[in-house]
Amino acid sequence: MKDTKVANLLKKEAKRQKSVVNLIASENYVSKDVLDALGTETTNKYAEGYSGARYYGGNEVIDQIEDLAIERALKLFGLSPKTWSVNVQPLSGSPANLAVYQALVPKGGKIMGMVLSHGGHLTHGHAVSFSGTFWKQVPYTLDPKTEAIDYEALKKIAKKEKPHLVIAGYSAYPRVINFKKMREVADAAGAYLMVDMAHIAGLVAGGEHPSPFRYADVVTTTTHKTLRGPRGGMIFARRDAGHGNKLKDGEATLFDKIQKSVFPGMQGGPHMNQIAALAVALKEASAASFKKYAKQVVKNSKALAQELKNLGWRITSGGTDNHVFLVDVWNGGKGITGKEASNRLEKAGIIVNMNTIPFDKRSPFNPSGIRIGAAAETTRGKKEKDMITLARRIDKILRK
Ligand code: DSN
Repeated sequence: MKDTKVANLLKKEAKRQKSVVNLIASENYVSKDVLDALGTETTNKYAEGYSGARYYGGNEVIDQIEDLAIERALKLFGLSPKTWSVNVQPLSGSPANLAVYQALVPKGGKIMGMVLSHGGHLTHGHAVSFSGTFWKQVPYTLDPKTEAIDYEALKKIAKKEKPHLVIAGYSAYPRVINFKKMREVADAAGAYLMVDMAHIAGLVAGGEHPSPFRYADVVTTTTHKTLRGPRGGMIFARRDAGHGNKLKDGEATLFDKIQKSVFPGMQGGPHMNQIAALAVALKEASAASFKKYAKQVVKNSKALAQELKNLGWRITSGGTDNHVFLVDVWNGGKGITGKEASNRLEKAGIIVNMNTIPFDKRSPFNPSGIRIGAAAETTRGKKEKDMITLARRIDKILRK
């Protein structure tokens, strides 16, 4: 690279990534093939529109790349192209969610989502996000005793508030999501069920978390977390009217509405280098080795949480079923704040993020917890015994 300034910064970041223990629950390390695909000439190409219907010439190869990504995405999640399709153009998770709301929720309509401080996402209707300014959030929280979802309580909220769309899928929820029950919640309001599986997509692909597709109308995801692809987003949608309804005469399918919402409704030209890299990652995720990887992610997450628990740390909800968990480092004032914990760990080369815990009494800017995820370190070959050593290191660093 001729630009030595940028080249140096890139080298420094690569070195930093190699030198730390990465416990950010939403990060991962892509393969060399995915990186190679990202840095290709496909970044030069404008391809507004969809395969076979572009607004620019010269898209013969680009069409094949996008078709391949679509084919591989459907295959990976066991979906028939007759009943489901997927849009692989969303630039990331937030635009994917925005495209769904724009397609399916009337202006000012209601979106039922878990509040951010309990593990939801900004785009699930939070007031500071477009999702809470253009639409109205019907918020739900976790159960105060179990710190897990109380599906019956959600059903009552849905019945009363009648949201247009219910969201399942979270950024900091360590338990298995019961999609059948979330379907019942949506049905109690006659609402669409959207699953945002960004965090667990790789676990679903690897068979380590139940699949949402039997129950959902729409499934959004990012592509770079447990799925281990390039940054990006996807929207899977049914090719019918949603929640079990057949199409009326002339009615567009959910998928057709999503297509229009992504382009021309929201985005311009897709980032074709990302889509090419996504196609590579989707093939990788369909390999037997990826199933092994997903299994190991969960094993590692459980081992790390359990050892921290053995050492006296409170893990919210009592543990984890997936790649992520929350440690209540503040513990009602007996410990340190989440920010202090994150800073101390970073100084020791362990990267986490501070995070609110359910019913946190502290501010999100200096909350009671830290979020820990096992996906990235599992990619680097770590096993349960490494997690136990790591838990002991973390314990020493965080003790008051
Ligand atoms: N920022 C992502 C996460 O860390 O979970 C969600 O968008």
